[in-house]
Amino acid sequence: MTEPVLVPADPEPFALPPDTTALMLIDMQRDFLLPGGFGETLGNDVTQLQRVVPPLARVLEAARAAGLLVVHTREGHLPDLSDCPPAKLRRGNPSQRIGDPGRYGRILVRGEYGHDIVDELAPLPGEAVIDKPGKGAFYATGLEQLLRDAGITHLVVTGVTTEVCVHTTVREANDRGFDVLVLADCVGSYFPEFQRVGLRMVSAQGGIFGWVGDSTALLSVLSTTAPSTV
Ligand code: C5J
Repeated sequence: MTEPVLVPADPEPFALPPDTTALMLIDMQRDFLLPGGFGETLGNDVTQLQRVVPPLARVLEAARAAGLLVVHTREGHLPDLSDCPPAKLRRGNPSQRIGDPGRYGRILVRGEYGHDIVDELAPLPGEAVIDKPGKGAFYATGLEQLLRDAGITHLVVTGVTTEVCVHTTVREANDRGFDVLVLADCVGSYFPEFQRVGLRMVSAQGGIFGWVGDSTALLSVLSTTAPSTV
């Protein structure tokens, strides 16, 4: 058992137990991040999400070196869209709906190039990849069981987008009793004001959903931890 390490964060330092903490990377998918992809065709500025990649790549490398469980998620649907609620399918511009052909294959459909994770953050063989039909990573997935089986009590949450899938997952995790640290520079929103307010909402009221820190703070303490051998 390794002692918890203290990560500077809001509203107070986050006591991170290396043996029972998982790093989560939410939906770092080409459909959301690449120029010409689904996110951009909706009129969004994808550079707002791309800035997350370099610090998150450093965190991913450090988490792997420290022996943390790493969990990637992907938002998307079965090719026949049977797991996509009609209300979600109907929403948005009719020419760019889930399942329609896009620059990187059928939009948000499992198995398509655009549905997969960007090259810089590609999962290693053996790392968990959770395919989720909803915004939250706990809804209709095996995530909770996977975390419980691994003895995980604390989560470091990263990914996109801050106010949608990151927020939903943080709230779900908080309700299930996990302590959650969100890394401000490793989560991204297409909308700067949602990024700011989304982060504020996590740590306000004494940390109503969790803690907010950044990659520099986490990296400075992760480098002092070694993988436990027991
Ligand atoms: C969105 C997500 N924004 N991963 N998905 O539709 O946040």
